[in-house]
Amino acid sequence: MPRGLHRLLLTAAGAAALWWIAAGPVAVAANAAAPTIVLAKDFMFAPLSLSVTVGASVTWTNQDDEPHTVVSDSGLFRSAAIDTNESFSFRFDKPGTYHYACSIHPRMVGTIIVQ
Ligand SMILES: [Cu+2]
Repeated sequence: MPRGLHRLLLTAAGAAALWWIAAGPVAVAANAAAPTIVLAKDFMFAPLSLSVTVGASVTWTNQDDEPHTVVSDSGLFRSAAIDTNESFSFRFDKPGTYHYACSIHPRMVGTIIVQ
């Protein structure tokens, strides 16, 4: 192989690798742009209703001194008891409206809308 061609191929491979490295984190950042945190606070979920895009992970964080759970009405997701300052996350891969409640305090209800 001529030396010049060899060097050109190496440069092309290097450029492709740099593009791959640069493109990866950008795609991840676009998916993670929307806020996807729900607080359990004062025996309520806040916000009561949260809209996210398909593929987003929602994290529930308990800011009360009592444990709470996050249990989907349809059975799609179910946390264990979430203690103070602990969290539970679930990734939503299908569009839909998902109602949930705390199994310990059934009046604590919330909704995740996945679009
Ligand atoms: Cu609760």
